[in-house]
Amino acid sequence: MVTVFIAFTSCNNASKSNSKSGALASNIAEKVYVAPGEYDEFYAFLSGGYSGNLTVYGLPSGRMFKEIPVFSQFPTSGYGYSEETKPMLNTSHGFIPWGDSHHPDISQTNGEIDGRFIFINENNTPRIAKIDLKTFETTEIIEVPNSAGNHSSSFVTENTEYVVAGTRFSVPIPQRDMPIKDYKGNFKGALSFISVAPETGDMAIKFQVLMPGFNYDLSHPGRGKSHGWFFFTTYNTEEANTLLEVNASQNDKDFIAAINWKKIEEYVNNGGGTMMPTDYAHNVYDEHTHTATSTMIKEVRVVNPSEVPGAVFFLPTPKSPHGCDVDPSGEYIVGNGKLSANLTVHSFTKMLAAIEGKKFAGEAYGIPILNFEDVLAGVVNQPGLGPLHTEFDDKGNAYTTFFISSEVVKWKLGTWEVIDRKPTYYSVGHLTIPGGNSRKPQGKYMFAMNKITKDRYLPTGPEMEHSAQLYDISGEKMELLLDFPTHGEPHYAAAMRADIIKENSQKIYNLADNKHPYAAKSDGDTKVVRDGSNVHIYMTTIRSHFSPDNIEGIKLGDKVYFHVTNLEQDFDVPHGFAVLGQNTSELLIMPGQTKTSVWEPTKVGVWPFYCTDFCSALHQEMQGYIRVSPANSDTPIKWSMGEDIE
Ligand code: RUQ
Ligand code: CUA
Repeated sequence: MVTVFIAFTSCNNASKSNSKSGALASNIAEKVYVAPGEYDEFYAFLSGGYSGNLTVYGLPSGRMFKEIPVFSQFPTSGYGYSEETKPMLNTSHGFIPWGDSHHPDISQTNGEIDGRFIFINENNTPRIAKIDLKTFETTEIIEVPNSAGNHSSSFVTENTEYVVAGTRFSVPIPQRDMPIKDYKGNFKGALSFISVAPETGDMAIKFQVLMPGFNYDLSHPGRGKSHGWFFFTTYNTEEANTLLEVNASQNDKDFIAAINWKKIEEYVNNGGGTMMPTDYAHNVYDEHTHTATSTMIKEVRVVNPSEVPGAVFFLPTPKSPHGCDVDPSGEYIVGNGKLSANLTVHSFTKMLAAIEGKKFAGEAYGIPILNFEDVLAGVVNQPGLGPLHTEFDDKGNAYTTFFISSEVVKWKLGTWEVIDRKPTYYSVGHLTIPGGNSRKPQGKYMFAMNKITKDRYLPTGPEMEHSAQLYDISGEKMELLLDFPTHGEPHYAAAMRADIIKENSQKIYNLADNKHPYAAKSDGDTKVVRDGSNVHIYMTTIRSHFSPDNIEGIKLGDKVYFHVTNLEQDFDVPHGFAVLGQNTSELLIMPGQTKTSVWEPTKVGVWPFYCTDFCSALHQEMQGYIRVSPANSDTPIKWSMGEDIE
């Protein structure tokens, strides 16, 4: 397959629809050209996969604007290195410097994305993060207990009642020492419903549904008529614990699990479920103290499906389905069966009727299995090989990625006919349409995120960035407009029109609101305070000096805290801070913010510190010295700025 596409790319005037020559090419260039100083029409938020972060792009230009650190330490801003942000990466397993982020999803109101928050999951040590789209900063991370490989996450219901996280791996719940071979029937899969407070956005785990020991791969909320339900694809319904490539591909059909969360919520609100002892971290960043705190929570509410009859059902779906996608009307649930020749679409209306009529094909661990034919809305016949994910436009069309045949296929909801197909370069995973996961997709563009880059860019040694490809979907046929590199592995992306986010974007932190306990709000507030072997330096920075900039009286064995407050109140004037020999990263401090860097000097001497961000014409003058004396010396603590220490 791959060789075919290489042939395509090396031939510039290949197929008509993909022609890049002459007038057409300049026409395409115009479609993605955003003139200097002009803004893009859409924001796109791409997961960083194994970078653990989230990147922000503009569409149609494909320009990257920012990398938002989420689950990984990020020296560029000091996230996860500064004292204030280290608690964000705390977990029940201790401090974890890295994560594997997969699926960003933007908050919604009435089924439309509202641009307030974006959520993203961490796969490896299960967590859900919330990023505030006013500041583009990670402000909350909640660990998900009883979970492993937090993959069918983090998708939000249509009023952001919940952000939902499903486990990929089933595990012993509670975790315990037991033989792996006893997996079947003993391991369980937790599906977690994390409530989001309407005003503040505060997250809390409301309940977990303890499902049979399958793998829960992806999920999406019902919307419109199916609001109140959530759908999860499963694979490994065989419950194999070894050589899954063979053993988990035995069953002709796996399931989509349909969860009536409204029903379970009601049960829980009436005191239903059991509090189970566990251990998970809840980390919250306070915008006023500019500091995160980490709280360990000791129990979680769990619900077994059997406790709430009529709340959980299985829809048979061929074969090892990956994506689980719900159309804008909420009627169609697309199961993307990786190993299936056809694409299966279930009908929500039919599902309800079958449940009503109690027509079941059997049960699994007490959960009713519906008849495949009873819930089937239709089948897209042989659209391609290896379907993974489907998104929707605002005109009743669906777009599915095919990993093996390396293409995006456009088809019609209801008639199931294929309308168009376009190659991707190469091996596409997810695709995104702005607003695609909502009642009101915003159409216009679709972009594919490809797993293999090969010859698309100038080579950069064995390791290449992944490539994304932007298509115009405003016409009947898709048109490839642009390739752009992404960072890490962008599993998925969420995108929306720029206006709302742009309007709300915060420019500075108000210095008067700074409640950081070690903030110095003017040069006059600066000081150096010894507390045993801890030394706290209350430092300010403003163009173009630090205060203080001469410090003496530090001794070997001291732990020195530089609490640096940026006094600037102008947009886009950060200052940086770094001191020689520190073993954390530099800090990048935004106007009005305080950040803290810890330094444990290992050598006697006079050591410089400086601003790491070119902030003014006299940036290079933004520097200072700190004197470190032997442990037994009696050099007094002294500090100054603009005069010598006497
Ligand atoms: S996945 S390439 Cu982690 Cu969303 Cu399907
Ligand atoms: Cu402040 Cu450079």
